[in-house]
Amino acid sequence: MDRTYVMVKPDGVQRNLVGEIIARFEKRGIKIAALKMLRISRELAEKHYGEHKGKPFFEPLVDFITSGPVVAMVLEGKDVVSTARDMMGATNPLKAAPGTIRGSYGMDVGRNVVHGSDSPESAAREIALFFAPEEVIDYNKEVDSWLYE
Ligand code: ABT
Ligand code: MG
Repeated sequence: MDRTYVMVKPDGVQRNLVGEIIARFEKRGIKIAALKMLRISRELAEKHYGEHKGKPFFEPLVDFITSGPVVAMVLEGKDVVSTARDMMGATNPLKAAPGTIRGSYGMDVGRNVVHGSDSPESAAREIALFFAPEEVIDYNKEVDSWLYE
């Protein structure tokens, strides 16, 4: 099984979308391997968004992601990196397909409700950035035999 890093951003927390977003992944059959709320420091934000350093939207992005608590999680499932991204929809919520998370709840790129790792390499990097190894839990769910053939 694969793992990805997903985060409800400060706008999602403020707009009371935490339960709704987690429920979508849970109901899909994606397993929660780690979960916590935290306030991201500037240092962590700059590491997390390191690939965007120097771009015009970098400073506002760091301001935004540190502006309130986020809900961080590690999700587990078959091809979960791309599956979670597909469930979130395009970065610009106005371009996100209806029914996706961003297509259901977002209006602007800089307030797009949720984050998901964009590759297995990013997932490994981001999971290590946000969670200590012992916070990510390996466990079995009996329902898995009804989800996977
Ligand atoms: P994230 O899940 O936040 O990483 O978004 P996604 O991977 O879909 O898109 P990328 B390109 O990684 O965007 C990172 C954040 O930067 C914001 N952004 C991006 C802008 O504000 N303007 C831009 O032109 C671009 C390309 C959107 C993303 N997050 N927020 N909040
Ligand atoms: Mg990204």
